[in-house]
Amino acid sequence: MQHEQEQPTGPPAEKLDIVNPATEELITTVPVTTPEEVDRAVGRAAAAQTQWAGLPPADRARLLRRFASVVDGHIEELGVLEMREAGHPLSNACWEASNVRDLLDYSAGGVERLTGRQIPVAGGVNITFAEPLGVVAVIAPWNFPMPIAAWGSAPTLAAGNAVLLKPAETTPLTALRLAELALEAGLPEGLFQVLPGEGPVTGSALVEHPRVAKVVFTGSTAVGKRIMARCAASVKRVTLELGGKSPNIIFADADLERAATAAPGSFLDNTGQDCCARSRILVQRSVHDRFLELLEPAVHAFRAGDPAEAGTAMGPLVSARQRERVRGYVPEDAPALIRGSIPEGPGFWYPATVLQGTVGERAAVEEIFGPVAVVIPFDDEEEAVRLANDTDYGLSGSIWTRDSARALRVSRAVAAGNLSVNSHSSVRYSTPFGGYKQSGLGRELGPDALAAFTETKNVFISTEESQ
Ligand code: TXE
Repeated sequence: MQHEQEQPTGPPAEKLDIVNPATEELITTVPVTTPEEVDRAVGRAAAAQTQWAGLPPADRARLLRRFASVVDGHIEELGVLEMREAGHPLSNACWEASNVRDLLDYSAGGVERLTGRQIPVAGGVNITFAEPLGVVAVIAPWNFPMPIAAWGSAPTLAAGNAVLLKPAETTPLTALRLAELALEAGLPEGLFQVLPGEGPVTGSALVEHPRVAKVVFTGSTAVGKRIMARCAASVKRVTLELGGKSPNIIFADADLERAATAAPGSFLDNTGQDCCARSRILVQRSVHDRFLELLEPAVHAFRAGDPAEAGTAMGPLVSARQRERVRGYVPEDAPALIRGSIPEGPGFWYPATVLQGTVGERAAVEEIFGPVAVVIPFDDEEEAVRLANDTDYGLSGSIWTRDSARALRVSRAVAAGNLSVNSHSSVRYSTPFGGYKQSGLGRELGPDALAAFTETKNVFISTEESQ
């Protein structure tokens, strides 16, 4: 398991330089939020939350739907912003903006369905209430800045809480714009605040703040563990969405052409900076060579280039730092089974790379978070499951087979939160998402998302006659 550095290497920054990773040009600078400002933001959020939780549920739902509709009017603008700060191809970035809209809509639908229960007991009536937690901190990463910010924020707001969102250092611009759009939609001032800054300073101040009731963290497993330990000190609630090293299991009876055509998207999409990336391709030995023959043209067809151009499938890595991290695992001249091409000139580019994997070696075990996959052969179903589970992670995985009984057997045997059969699709706003083992704690999205941002209160009312 990799160990990320948590402490800043120098003195705390006063501003963040936001750089376009496709051109290396400075887009803008953003002031950081100091711990004192975090404290004031928490005070404002608490006041706004009281007002918000006191609104009739139908009004809260209506305001969230209006927020969704304002986002809908800015899909292209948000997409361009995401493309510029994160390097995502424009069509992907616009999809990300529409995911925010859809999740706001979906969460609004949950406001009036967040009901308690009446439980039969002797001597009276017993009811439960789903009460908001108060102020929730959402600490977001840079890989999908907009959707992941929304996954933490939309159900949280819907459940009656206030949100303090700390975006990643490299990608705060879409979050800042979403906060403006929330005000435009009529959400109370202070209810949804965005606090840019460094993790160990601004993020830490949120984690440590006594009036922050819950932390929703998406990022590295190493930082997630430390946040969980700090939250434990005051039994602060926590949801963690951490790393992955997910398998793509290809059985000999699969539609090999379909599996090979789909495979590049599963580890190259978002330049591999995806916690669900299927970066371990496990192939049944009898079709290993044929699969690689089919995979090679599919990888080359996944074109890296200008994110603004239609037809570009892969942008650059998010930052020079991320490219150094990927190079630390696999130098660009390391022997590879397949290697794609990248544009010349500036930009944090890294080519699509497929390696012959060896069980136990670093590139086959650790999350690289770049466009790199390893291919490992297996002999039978039992070995496939053993290899799939031979990791501390358990976020997602794919199973390719025409045998539906095997598909279900293997889905049940693989210890991961999100599995797909003859598909790589893992994420929908309406279905639960999260990890087994060190990939995380709790679930986001889906029908139960709001409940994760409430406390259950049980009230017993005696119906005994008074003497
Ligand atoms: O993550 P960090 P980094 C994995 C991926 C990647 C590696 C490192 O393998 O290569 O992590 O990325 C904030 N208190 N994932 O270094 O540091 C930070 O400011 C509070 C997987 O960027 O975990 C940012 O907002 N907050 C992942 C967020 O945590 C702190 C997505 C993530 O940063 C903090 C991203 C602290 N002490 C990286 N330190 C996924 N699960 O999708 C940092 N942060």
